[in-house]
Amino acid sequence: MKKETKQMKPMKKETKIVKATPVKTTPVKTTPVKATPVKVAPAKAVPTKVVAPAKQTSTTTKGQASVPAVVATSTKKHVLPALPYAYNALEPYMDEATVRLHHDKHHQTYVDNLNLALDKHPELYKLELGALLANLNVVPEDIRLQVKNHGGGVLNHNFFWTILKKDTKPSGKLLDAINKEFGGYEKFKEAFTNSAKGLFGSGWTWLVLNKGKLEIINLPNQDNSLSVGKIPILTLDLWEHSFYILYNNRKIEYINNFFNIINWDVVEKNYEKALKGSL
Ligand code: MN3
Repeated sequence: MKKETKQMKPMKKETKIVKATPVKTTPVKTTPVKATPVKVAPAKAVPTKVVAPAKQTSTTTKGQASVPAVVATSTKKHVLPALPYAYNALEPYMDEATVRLHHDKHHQTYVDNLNLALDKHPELYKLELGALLANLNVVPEDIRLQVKNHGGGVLNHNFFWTILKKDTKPSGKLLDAINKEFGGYEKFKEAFTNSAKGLFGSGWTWLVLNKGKLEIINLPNQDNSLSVGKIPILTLDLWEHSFYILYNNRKIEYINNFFNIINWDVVEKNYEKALKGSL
């Protein structure tokens, strides 16, 4: 994901401009966070266990399904990745106003709140977000829910923006797997649509790799599939903020139009990486 972010030079200007505006909307309920960044000096409150999960694979699930836990070397705070295309690149299926608000405000808010939580245990900046979410049990309890909600919000949106693009088609190994496991692309589309339509409230519908097989699942809130031991391949944001400006209450139309803006080239790569067990 990071690599792609770097390629989008044209967006930098716009991102900076909007960053300056105060972020007000916080779609996730959490305990109030202090305005001032907390700089916990010594990491005394942290159980030594936290460092231990820096292993290659997690064992959050029974059996062989394992999610790679990537360890980062950096201790930098999380930042909002620039959008990999222009704000209006997905029109008419996803409008500029929605993308602007969704990326610059909602996504940014998750980043800010995640950093506020991690400031209490700064050693956790060393871990990739995916590793944290795949091993929530080792996140100190006082920030676990915040990491799950805001960290999930960050990773989900980081991922979401990369899998959107107009005019691509499924191909290669992924299409073979879709044909084999769902009985064809149309059947896959129908299954994904039905799953998305069936999600009550806020959450995401996911295409994941589970023990080597494709699976469609719904998860509530900002839960990431890594937290249930499944590797994300493709996902659709079903929070109202992702469609309400353009579609109002016509969520089904939003879901149907999603299939016009899936970046199958990236999704195919996600699938191949997932098969190899890496993120
Ligand atoms: Mn969203």
